[in-house]
Amino acid sequence: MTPMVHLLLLASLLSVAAGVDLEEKKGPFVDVELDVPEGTPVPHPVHQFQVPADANNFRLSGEGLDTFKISKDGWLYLEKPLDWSQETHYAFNVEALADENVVEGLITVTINVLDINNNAPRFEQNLYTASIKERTAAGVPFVRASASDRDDPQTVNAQLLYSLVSQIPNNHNVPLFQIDPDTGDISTTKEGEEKLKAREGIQYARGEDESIDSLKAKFNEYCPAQEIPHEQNPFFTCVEKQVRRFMERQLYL
Ligand SMILES: [Ca+2]
Ligand SMILES: [Ca+2]
Repeated sequence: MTPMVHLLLLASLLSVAAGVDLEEKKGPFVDVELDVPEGTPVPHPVHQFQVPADANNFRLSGEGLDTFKISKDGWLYLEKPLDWSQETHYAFNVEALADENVVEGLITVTINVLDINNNAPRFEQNLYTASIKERTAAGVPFVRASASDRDDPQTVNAQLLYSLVSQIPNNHNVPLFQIDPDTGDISTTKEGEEKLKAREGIQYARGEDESIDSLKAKFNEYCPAQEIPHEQNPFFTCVEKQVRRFMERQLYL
């Protein structure tokens, strides 16, 4: 690194460190174990070693040398952000040098990467399809939604809770289905046990237009305030397919 770049970097490091108590980051030139959160913007000052007498430089050896650097005045700093899901610990050595001669060390630095909650859970599938018999007892799971999170499973950062966001149909806001918040098991509610019908069917009045537009109108009436476009709504497309098949059969009769 050229002297000019080094000066610029130090100025930037100290301005980053200005918000915290610099004294807390200083220590003697001995073995040290440090906790550093992942995702910290770089350059980030981690620790400043006291410069041993006669030393005018430091040398790092071991793991993570593209991530950690040390300046001539003993500042150990992060040059690349840490990623807990890639690496949870680093261990490397530091020697204090006078020109190229070792005057003290080597010492061992152990870095524990602290996980932060920077991963949202993801479902294993985008779409779960299941069949259920009418009159199935409430609370008996018939499908399980499963998600996982890349954060540390030992922390709350990866603790998942499941909930149903919306249900169609949703007559009078009476949910027919429920989900176990811990397991993702989906089952019927007591109302679902009583009200689910295997063949509810679409009822048309005598002389009523039996088209897809009229189906959409009925659907909007049946599932008010649904935000998913008809074309992406599995409940609608499923009924639509049945209606289209029925209409085609009528054409050939
Ligand atoms: Ca998370
Ligand atoms: Ca994380």
